[in-house]
Amino acid sequence: MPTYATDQQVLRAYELAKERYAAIGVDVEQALAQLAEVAISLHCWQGDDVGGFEDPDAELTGGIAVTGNYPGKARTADELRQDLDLVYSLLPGDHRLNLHAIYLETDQKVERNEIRPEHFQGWVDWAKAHNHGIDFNPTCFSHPLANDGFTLAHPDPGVRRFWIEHCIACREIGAYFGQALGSPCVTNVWIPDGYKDAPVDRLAPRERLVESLDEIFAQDMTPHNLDAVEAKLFGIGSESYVVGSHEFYLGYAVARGNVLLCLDSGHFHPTESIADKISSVLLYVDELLLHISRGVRWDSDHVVTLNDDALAIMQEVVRGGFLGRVHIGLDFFDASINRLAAWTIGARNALKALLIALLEPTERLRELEMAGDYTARLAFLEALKTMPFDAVWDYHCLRSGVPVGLSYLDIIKEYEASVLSQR
Ligand code: RNT
Ligand code: ZN
Repeated sequence: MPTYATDQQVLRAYELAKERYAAIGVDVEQALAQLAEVAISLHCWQGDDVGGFEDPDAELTGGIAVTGNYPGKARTADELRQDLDLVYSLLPGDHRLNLHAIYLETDQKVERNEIRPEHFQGWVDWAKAHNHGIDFNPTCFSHPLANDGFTLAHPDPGVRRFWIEHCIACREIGAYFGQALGSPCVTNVWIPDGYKDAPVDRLAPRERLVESLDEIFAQDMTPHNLDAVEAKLFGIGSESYVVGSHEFYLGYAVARGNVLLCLDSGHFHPTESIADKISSVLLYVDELLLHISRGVRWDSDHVVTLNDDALAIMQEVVRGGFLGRVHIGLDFFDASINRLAAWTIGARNALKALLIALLEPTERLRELEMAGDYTARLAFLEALKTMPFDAVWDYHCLRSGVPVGLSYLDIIKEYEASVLSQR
């Protein structure tokens, strides 16, 4: 494996960087200790294009789409776990897994409203052995009863009942995960319900959704299972109206008080960032779930890059002191590049953005702001952008025993040649 930098080079660069940060009042060791505590929830669905194991020929519906046909996608739970093992080995820290209900393991077909913890035992055993917490999601799409674009807000009470039962079953499975793994599971409800064209009645579907949610969440399942609800602006085929909009779920979470709000960074208008929402929402709800993603035109799910948006989100989490109240998950799916690389690049970028946020002399900046010195605030924030955070990141990777710099790519390429190419 070609070396990106020798250990000694990494250490030398780190010592210099540490001094530079110390000069502006940042304790690098403390930032790294905080970073090491954060578990990112890695979304299983990047590994197989949101296919799942219910049916090998299942078609992805629900207004989300994966494009690309890069070879080597996982076809079984074992393959997916094998891929995930490699990805986790390329990330500093201990991280979680975010599972969807369609990733169950069964011999015979099990209806979604009949799934039980035992259908996920393979995941639990694996998670235990590897020290991963698990988060969960009902799958309210890619199913005949979701094909007309409605699930929990469906006009037909029978269809609604089916999806209510599915969501309740998922919460029970979530509670099982939480208990078995000794770490609460966040079960996140996202539904695709909406209309392609402008509806006449925007209210009735929302009334039905409130009713369904109240039934789903009727039984308290804390502390092992925490519930979250995820809003969206539009999907493919629901361009004009989405039942579960931001206002809808924000209101729901605030009104009910025991439900987390999930903010997906790809689910808002293109110039709107979820970063600014965090401090507002956390005044009224206890905890947040983040789906870190990257919206590009119609798609809300591109691989996370180290861009201003990701950075601003992490800055808000850190500056607000919210690390203990925010669950960080990733949500993107790209089948046009090596899927393990997509996971790794996105997850490393999320962690790197968090590190950059942690390497900020926030108190000092706050003082400038309070003193009304916006000139110095701007100058300082700009200077921070070119501080040597990469040297700190490399050191963090080295110390955590994971590949430094780009060397993770060599490992992925090797895996592609020896494992993925045989699929
Ligand atoms: C869809 C939502 C949702 C999904 C996953 C697969 O727009 O972001 O979180 O991506 O449930
Ligand atoms: Zn999402």
